[in-house]
Amino acid sequence: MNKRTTRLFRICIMMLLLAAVLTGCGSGILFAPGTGESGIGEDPGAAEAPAPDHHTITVGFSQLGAESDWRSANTQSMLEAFDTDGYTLLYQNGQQKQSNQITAIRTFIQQEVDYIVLAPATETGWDTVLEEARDAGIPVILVDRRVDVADRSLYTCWVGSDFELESIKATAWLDAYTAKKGVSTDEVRIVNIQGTIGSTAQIGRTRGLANAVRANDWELLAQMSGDFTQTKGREVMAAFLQRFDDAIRVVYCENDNEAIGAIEAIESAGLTAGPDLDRGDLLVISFDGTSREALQLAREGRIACIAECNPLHGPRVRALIEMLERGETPEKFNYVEERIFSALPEVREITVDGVRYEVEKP
Ligand code: GZL
Repeated sequence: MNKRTTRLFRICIMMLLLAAVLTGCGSGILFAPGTGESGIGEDPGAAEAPAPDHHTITVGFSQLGAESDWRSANTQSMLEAFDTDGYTLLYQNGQQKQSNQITAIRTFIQQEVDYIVLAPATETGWDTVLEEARDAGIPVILVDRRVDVADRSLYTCWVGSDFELESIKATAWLDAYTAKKGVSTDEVRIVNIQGTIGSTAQIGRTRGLANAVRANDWELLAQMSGDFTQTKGREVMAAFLQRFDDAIRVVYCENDNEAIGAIEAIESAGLTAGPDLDRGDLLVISFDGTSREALQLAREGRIACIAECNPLHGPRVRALIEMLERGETPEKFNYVEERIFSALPEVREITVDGVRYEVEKP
């Protein structure tokens, strides 16, 4: 065969092979993307390919608001975790109002989502709407804060922090630090800028402080809610300075944004947030460790200690849903591991209930 005939023969073979594949006479079944149907006629003799499960899992996420750096990081973590094939995330920002969150949950029920994820603003008032979700056969996963309901079967599981343990770590650090600095217990006079009243984080952090005040014979001068925001933290601190003049030695803020606001008020009053109580500094304690500004203040010693509160729950929630999709039963309560930060050299570790925690540099 001359060259031209050979080339023509090769082209014919190629056309025959291509026709075989495209008409399904070969083994391949091509699925048109996204339809779940074979895009091309199937070969009746070919082994039945398992129908691909193109069911997308729809998750309705009711976030409580956007009050803090922690909340923003928590939301971002959820959005990223579900920005992947097989999931659709419906996100609703409750803007700090439980009524908005209840409306969001009812909307998710009407939309017949597969799962509801709830980050509740405060603990009470959820029984009715969670019963509606149960009656609709939609599992509810709680993230971050908890709910106080008569029937715990109204939610499948929860993932978040042990807020009272965070407080026990922070007050253990304060106890060790004041001992190292030779500060007598009657000098440890504290004001407490609380978080959103009735939220699990506030309840745990306030309770932990109250127990430590009692156990160490410290003095709690006053407590007031800063609602986990910088603005309220500044306002509450200014009011405390007006009321207690130079009696305050320790400022216990229940999150970083309050601590940043409190330090603004302290410095506006010509005082210093710092490590030297005997020089008249005010020692600021905080929680979260999410805000870059707060971590910088901690590196400078203007925040003395931060008990970490980890916001990155997105992958954890997705893992719980994947367990449920496999028919497995997750733990009811899933706690995250958390650290403690301070740049002050005096205390490099604390021990709580026999567990040693290294004090890490911020
Ligand atoms: C804690 C979370 C708290 C953070 C605050 O898990 O609920 O709410 O500590 C946030 O920063 O506003």
